[in-house]
Amino acid sequence: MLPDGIPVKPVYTAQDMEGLEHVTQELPGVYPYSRGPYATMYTARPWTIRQYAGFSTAEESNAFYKKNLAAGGMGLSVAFDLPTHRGYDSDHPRVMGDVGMAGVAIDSVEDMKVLFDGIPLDRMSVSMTMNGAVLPIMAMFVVAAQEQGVAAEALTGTIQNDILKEFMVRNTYIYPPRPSMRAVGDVMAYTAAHMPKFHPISISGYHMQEAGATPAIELAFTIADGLEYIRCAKAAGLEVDQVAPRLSFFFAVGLNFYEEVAKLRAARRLWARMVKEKFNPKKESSLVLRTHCQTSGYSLTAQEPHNNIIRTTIEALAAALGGTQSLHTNSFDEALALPTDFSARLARNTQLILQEETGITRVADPWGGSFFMESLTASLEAAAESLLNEVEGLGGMTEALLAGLPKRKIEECAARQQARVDSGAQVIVGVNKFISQATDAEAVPVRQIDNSAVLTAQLARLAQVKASRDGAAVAAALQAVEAAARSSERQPNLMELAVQAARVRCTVGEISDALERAWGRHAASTAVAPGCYVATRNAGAAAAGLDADVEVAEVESAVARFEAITGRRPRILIAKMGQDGHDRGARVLASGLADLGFDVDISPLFQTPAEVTLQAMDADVHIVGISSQAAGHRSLVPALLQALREAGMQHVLVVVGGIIPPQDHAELYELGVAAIYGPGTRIPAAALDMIQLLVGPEAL
Ligand code: 2CP
Repeated sequence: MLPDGIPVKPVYTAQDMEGLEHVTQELPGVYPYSRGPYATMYTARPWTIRQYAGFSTAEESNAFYKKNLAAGGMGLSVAFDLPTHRGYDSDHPRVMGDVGMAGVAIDSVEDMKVLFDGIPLDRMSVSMTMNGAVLPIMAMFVVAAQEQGVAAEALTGTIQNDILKEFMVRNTYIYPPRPSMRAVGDVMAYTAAHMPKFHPISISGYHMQEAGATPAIELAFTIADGLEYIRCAKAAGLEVDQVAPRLSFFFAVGLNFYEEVAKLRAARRLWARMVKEKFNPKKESSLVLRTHCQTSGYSLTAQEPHNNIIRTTIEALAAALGGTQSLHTNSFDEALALPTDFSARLARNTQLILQEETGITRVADPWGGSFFMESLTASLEAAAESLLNEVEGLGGMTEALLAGLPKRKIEECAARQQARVDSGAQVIVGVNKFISQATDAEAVPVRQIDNSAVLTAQLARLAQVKASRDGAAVAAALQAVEAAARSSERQPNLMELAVQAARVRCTVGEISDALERAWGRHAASTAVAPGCYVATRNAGAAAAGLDADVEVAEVESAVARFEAITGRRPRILIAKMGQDGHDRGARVLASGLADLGFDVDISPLFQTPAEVTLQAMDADVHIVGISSQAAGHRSLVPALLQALREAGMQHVLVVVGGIIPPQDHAELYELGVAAIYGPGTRIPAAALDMIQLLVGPEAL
């Protein structure tokens, strides 16, 4: 049985093709495109090797891109740092720990020009992962290109600009959903008018799977998002045929090999059918789903990290056999830290070897007609369509989001998956089975970013930009952005105004603030999905003929003992600090610990150490658990420990989880962190450990 509840038989025959006879007549490049968007597929041109990268300053990222392109990369893919994503300049007091850490810091056109220095933007397709601050960043890209002598019309590439999934899972939104959709629409209208070769959106299921969604859920919600974006483009004044041919998609490819191949085939078919049915376009190209894929970050393990090379290779093969147009392969050390030059090279070479040495590019859709693959494609399509109809029934994805449906479904999947991994029902080699005593993780050198050096460089350039610009022009441009955002007329187009603002050297933070004054800043709900973790564990135990899950029972009795000793249950505040919105780990831990009997508080996202301290005091917690996925721990955790001490809360146990390079462990322990729970930690093990740290092992 696949996670989506689709049964898999040991053998498939012609009987499994009943009702599917028509698919044997299908050709690649022909409606409904199950077999690929192009007739010749990779025989004419292989997929684009597009490695997502960016860190530190624009200078350092620029040097990295040039090296990568010289060694076989085929397109650029820019990772911005979290302050940029969230619309803050590098000098904003909330973001100091995040500047340049998980991507490149961009404050103004001057940074953007350095980022693309010496890279011919008329010939290089550039993908930019930007959602919340899409208006200033797209505008700065356009102006940087113009100042490089390249007109907007000549630019090729993609901007992620997929805000719906940010509210579901990725969390780099800035404004509330409805005005955010207006920004998306204005970007689409601007590119339709001025950048005909550019993809104005990359409709992304990737982050849904990373957050826990099964392939069918990822598929359903991504297609539902796509339909919503066509409606959004229509609201911005476009016809379906003006926008649909340049929509692009982005899926995750995990280790469930057959299902991932089938998912890409089903995605093309479902999209083509839905667009035809709902929008009746005239252009055939409006029906074609073209996609980027990325291997799964979630599937990478901190234990025996070299195993990740094998995992990534298998996932890359599934993406290629599913017919992706563009691919990023993860580096093996990404469960530990940002990739090094060496690990990034290996990741890219994985794709070069697949393209150049294996012969897989010689045939379009080699799975076509397979009894099993065709049957699986149809089953996945049906499962996704039924969920898609549920979303459409609520009025489309914006309404479904406001009703909380997608987030709830994805979080329930994540809690169930964690329970299966923790119980061993889902095997992860080196994590819950075949565990090695080797200490390879410590032996892997990881990339460290000197945050203070990046910050100094950014602050200097920002000050220089502000000192040399025309203050009156800046004020007028920002005023125009704010007035247009407030107006209900949708005119003038916000992208047009953002381009003018970028040209006179308004910063990312200033343009974002102007929009925020009109639209406000969005705060997400902190409620978590209860019940799924223990229910899944107990269901697994029942299937094995046991009354209850032994490990779960052990934690429940430790919690009871703790309560008998202290008068209350262990209380933990699970907090996210800085601009790191990756909250799968935090939310799964919260729901798992709550199921096991802990009192759990969960902080809003994007907290400062002082805010976490206040919440910890208010809730009078025993433990503060910090989840860090974006390298901010080295500055933010010491600041939290200091803030707790200053508040007289040094007795509170501070534990840290997420992506913490082994090299940083000793320093954190020395500062006073009580425990570090890296990827692969089982929730009951962490729960018992924390209780023992609080009352001593002998008390239990
Ligand atoms: C390609 N072409 C062909 C063929 N193959 N023409 C005829 N026969 C063929 N067999 C043509 C295409 O029509 C196109 O021309 C051109 O060659 C380029 O091919 P493409 O298939 O459009 O590839 P691409 O330019 O690489 O574009 C791929 C995507 C695009 C998927 C459409 O959206 C893309 O590059 N997305 C990347 C997104 C990305 O990097 N995301 C990073 C996420 P025309 O253009 O003239 O038609 S970062 C992830 C992290 C995790 C995050 O989000 O946080």
